[in-house]
Amino acid sequence: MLRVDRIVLREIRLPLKEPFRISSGVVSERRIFLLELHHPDGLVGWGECVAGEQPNYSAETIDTAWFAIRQWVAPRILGTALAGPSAVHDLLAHDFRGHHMAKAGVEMGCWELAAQLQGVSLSKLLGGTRERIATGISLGIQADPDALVSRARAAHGQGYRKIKMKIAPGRDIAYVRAVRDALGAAVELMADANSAYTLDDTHTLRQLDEFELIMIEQPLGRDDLVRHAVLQKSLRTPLCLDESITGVDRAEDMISLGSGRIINIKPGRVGGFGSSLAIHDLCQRHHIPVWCGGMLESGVGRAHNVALASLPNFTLPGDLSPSARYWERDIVTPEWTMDPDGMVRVPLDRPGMGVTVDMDRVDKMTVRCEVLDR
Ligand code: OSB
Ligand code: MG
Repeated sequence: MLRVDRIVLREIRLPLKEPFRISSGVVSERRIFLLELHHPDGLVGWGECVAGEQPNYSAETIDTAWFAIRQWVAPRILGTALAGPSAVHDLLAHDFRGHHMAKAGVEMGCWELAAQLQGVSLSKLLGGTRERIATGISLGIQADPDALVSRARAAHGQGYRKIKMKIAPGRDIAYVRAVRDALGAAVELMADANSAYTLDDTHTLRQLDEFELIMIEQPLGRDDLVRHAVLQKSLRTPLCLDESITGVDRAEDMISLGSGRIINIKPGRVGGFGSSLAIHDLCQRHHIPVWCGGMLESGVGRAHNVALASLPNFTLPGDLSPSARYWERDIVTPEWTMDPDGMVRVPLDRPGMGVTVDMDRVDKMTVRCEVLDR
């Protein structure tokens, strides 16, 4: 029986090897929010809430999510007999708006716990079919095109199957052109604007068509499906939506309006695995490819993303780089690694998420901890 009697919230700080800059802000040290979900029989499911330090990607931050979990999410879960992990999404959606990342931290922990209880891998429980997943890298905005080219060259040499470049007005055409010229026509490139443009920039965005990008991610407003549909009509390059897709309804809207042709599924952004699976299935029926985005997760959140990306309609490489791309040392054993072909192995041989949290280190690194009991 799936049941959670105690939730432990922890914050640890993990410095990034290099600051990560997107159009709306920069992060140098991740405030990682981990959740332990304790089953009455002693098993512990792990979750990671991916909310950022600042509200520059979504309205949520680690601090709002912490508050929402303590105040509203945990009380609905603690001591409740859950029919299964797929029941958690609706339980957290009823008369409770927003706070998707807070909900997802707990919801995904419930799936991880359920996989352990059933003795299956998280990938298997979600319906995964792949043993290895193709990996991409997301490169932050650099000081100049040469700096971006050197990072893109290195990434290509390491085997990454997709190279994503963050762009912003004034840091777009010259940067993308430099990377395309340096790496050649065969390399899969894309750009992510994190909502930095408006329809007034259509002329600039149309110039990107020349570089044969596999997609342009979220050029316009995070809640603006209407203008994305207008823009898509004037671009050859497929648009991919990230911020705009907050649930299966928005994915349906994107498809019917023609606001994009690809979806980046981040389970945190959409409220967890239940919603991610619904979007995955909808897109599969409509022949819309999906891929798994990242939020600079620790090895715990990465485990959840790897499991999700093993589902069949995740046909494009995800933002799922190995641990060493982000951190001097990750908090899980084994760390996440990539082979020279740019593939990450899905841990199918162990129940649950397939990696072990290095508890001694996490204990020492914890800067904030709160225990929520029923
Ligand atoms: O838009 O995909 C994004 C990181 C933080 C916030 C938003 C985004 C990102 C990334 C990072 O692109 C991808 C990764 O985790 O490697
Ligand atoms: Mg994005």
